[in-house]
This record gives sequence, structure tokens and C-alpha cells, in this order.
Amino acid sequence: MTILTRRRALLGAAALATAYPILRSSPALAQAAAGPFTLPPLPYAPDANEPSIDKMTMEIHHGRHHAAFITNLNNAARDHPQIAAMPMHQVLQKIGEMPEAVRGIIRNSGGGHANHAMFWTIMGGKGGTPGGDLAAAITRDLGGLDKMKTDFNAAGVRVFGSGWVFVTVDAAGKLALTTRPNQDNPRTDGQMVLMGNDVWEHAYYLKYQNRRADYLAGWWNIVNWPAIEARYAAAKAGTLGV
Ligand code: MN3
Repeated sequence: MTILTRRRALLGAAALATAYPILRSSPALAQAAAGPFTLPPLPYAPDANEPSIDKMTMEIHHGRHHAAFITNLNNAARDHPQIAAMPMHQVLQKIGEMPEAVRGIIRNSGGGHANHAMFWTIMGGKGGTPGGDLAAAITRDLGGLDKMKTDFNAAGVRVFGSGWVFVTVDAAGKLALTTRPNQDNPRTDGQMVLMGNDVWEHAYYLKYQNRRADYLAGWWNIVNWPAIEARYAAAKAGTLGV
């Protein structure tokens, strides 16, 4: 859609809402007009991660779960525009400087937005092995790729309830394995995310039901190592976002 067409569509929605006040409460119109946050598109077709992650799970996970975080952030930005005044990784980093009233939204919906925006971009690959500097760092800090996968999967299984398993990276390129509950993002603790897997049930339940370990094991087959290598380089260069 061109910018002009999109603008016309938005103006059309606003005109409709003026003419028919009941439409103002329509979630679709409210979301289209609200901004400033937008749902990043999936960088591949929703079936691109089959069979590790089924198409319907991808569609619901991206189009409804991630979209809900965007809606929540846009609603919060009306009263607290500062949450949109800088990139989300900086908002998360500065959560302690944000108004008390909006910290919960930042932690849950800002963290959720950041976590999922990262998650989509590190999938859609063919698994295999990482190369270059990242491979060396995995050997140095995490005992090699096989041990990293074993420890990552075990940590993911141990998350009680909903949460994430992450590999974090510092500005010197040092890696660490960690987990977080809910949508907590390591940026709130001053750490950067290299990669992570979502172990909320919504990420795997349609296909795997209670078999979280099988989901974690199969996930490595669709990991996009070149994308993660690019994140590693960005972290060391100081340019990594969420
Ligand atoms: Mn999720």
C-alpha cells in the first residue's frame, strides 16, 4: 500500500468515525488510527517454520498475541507519550525513570513487543551451525554449540509457567544463558538479548500440547544463524536494538 493510499484509508476511517460515532469504538479503526506503535510484519510466510512451528500457531502468535501488545502500547502512549519517544530497547533500559503508572505496561507489553520482534527475525532459517566470531564466543562462553543447546533446552523446560529462555550478550561480546518470567526483557536489567525462545504455551500448544521439550528441540531446525550473527556484530558495535 502506498503512503498516499494508506493516508486516504486512515482519513476515510476518521471520516466514518465522525459520521457514525458508534464506529469510534471499533477496535479495528481505533488501532488503525492510534499509532505510534505498529506490528512488524513477519519476515517470511507463516508456514515458513513448518514442521517445527505450524502455520496456525505462527498466525495466531503474530497476528493476535503480538498485535495485542501493540494495541496496549498505543493505548498507553495516549497518556504517556514518552514510551514512544525513544526506541523500545531504551524505554526498557530506562524503565526506572518512567512514571510509576506506566511501568507495568512497559514491562509486559513493551517487553512483549521487544521479545517477539526479536523472535520473528531469528527464525525462518535452516538451523545448522553458526559461523565466525559467534561460533568462537559460543565455544568460549557456553561450552560449544551442543552444550549450549542442551543447557538452553533444559533452562527452557524449567521455566515455571510462562516466560522466555535467552542468550544475552554484553558490549564485549560475552554470552550468557538466562531465563525470564512472563514478558520480562533482559534490557530492564541492562543486558542485551542475542537470541531467545518463547516458552509460553501459546508458542507451541496447538502442535505439541504439553510437550515443551519437543518444541524446544525442534526449534533449532528453523533458527536463522546468519540473523543471529548479525545481532552479535550489532551488539559489539553498540547498534543492537530489541
Ligand atoms: Mn509469545
